Amino acid sequence: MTSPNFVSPSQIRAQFSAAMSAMYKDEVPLYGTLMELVADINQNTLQADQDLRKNLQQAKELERLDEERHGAIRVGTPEELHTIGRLFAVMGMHPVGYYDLTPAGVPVHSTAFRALHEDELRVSPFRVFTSLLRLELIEDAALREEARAILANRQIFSPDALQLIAQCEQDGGLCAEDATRFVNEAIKTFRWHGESTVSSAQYKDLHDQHRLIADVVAFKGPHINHLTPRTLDIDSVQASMPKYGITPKAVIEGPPTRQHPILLRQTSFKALNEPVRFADQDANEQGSHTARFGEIEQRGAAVTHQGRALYDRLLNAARAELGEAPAEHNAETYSALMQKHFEQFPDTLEQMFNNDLVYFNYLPTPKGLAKAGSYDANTSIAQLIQAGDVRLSPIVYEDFLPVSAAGIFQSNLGDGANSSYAQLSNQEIFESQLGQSVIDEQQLYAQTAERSLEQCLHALGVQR
Ligand code: OOG
Ligand code: NI
Repeated sequence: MTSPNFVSPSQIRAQFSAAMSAMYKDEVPLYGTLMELVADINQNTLQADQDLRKNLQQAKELERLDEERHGAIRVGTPEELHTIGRLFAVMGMHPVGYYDLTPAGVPVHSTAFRALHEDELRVSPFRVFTSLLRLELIEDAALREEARAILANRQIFSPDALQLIAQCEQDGGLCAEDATRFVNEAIKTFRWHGESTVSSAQYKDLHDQHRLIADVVAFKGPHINHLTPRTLDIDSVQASMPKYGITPKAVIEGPPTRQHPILLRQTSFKALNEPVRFADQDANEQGSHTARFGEIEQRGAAVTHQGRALYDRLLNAARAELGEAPAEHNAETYSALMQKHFEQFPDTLEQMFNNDLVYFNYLPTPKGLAKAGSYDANTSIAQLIQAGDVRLSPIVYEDFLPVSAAGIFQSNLGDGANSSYAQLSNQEIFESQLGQSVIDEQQLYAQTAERSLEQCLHALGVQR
């Protein structure tokens, strides 16, 4: 039985997201600048585009915008991943999707912890891209075992966090006071530690293997690697970053600029060089580590299987025609090629609906509501849209893109990280390490669209 005194997991998630943002702003002041930049541009965009404002208002998305962000963490062992899953479950966040980054030369596989239902997402869409290091991909056997031993020795959760997770699992929830305690304990796992657990020589060995391996193995815990606010206009953000003293990566990841954005577009700035004291260093000595960076994203429509297949095909075609990885020197060519290839992805809501490319919310218009109850049975949604009685509003994409994620990883790992690992992907291994299956995001979007359709037809009095 759930106690009436429990706060909802969504409220805990909102509280946690705010606490993470405050902590990260403290740790990385540039993140504060990024938030200002995004807030300014969002405000300008909404002022200039009243239709967009109205749409977001009607879709109840305006409120969540300022609170919207995703984080990224990298854990070192299956046990850590498993407990992270339990920790996020307290906040109503569950693993959605499987991302294999090894083909892109990044020795991790990942999932996104997030809320599942549109009502919960409205309270807090906070999500965390969570990667598990694949130690088995370290070629040097001695180093691999050393890394394994170092990771086996760390405890990334506070005793109180572990106790509160267990309590929540047992009782079915947390009261307000325990929820606040939980948030305060849980964020400790993700904070930055200026002291490394390894010597400078060990760090160098790990780093030489892969910078990401050093980032995971040499520290006390999975420090939050970036926290990404959501903008309504990423092209403006990209153009304005230099004015704020920030140098963006050369190309925006994801689809090109469109009238109706789809999926996810992201840009980032280079990782910070941060002071670190290694285990062999005394108070006067210092080394450094670069891993944490800033990222901004624009979210568009969730696409169907067909939409995703078309996206992947056009992205691959543009990349194939470019003939090399997108970078500084070919950024303009890449952008032109993307625009050219994506002309094949319809860019009106009607075309995307007719071709079943995007998931939609269905909103009855005032004109439709005035006719409520007078429709013939079996009036189709297509007819209602055609008549102007129902308006289409794309469902927001809540997930990530592996090619973009790889691009983000690589732009921050420096050169030499582009070789790919021969190892096959293994979702099953990941799921057994996580202790649960990952949820298929397509199913979630289809369910949200179906609920919206049902509510819409109900409001119009149309029998199905
Ligand atoms: C995660 C990179 C992926 C995104 O937004 O695609 C990611 C990482 O750097 O750990 O955050
Ligand atoms: Ni990210």
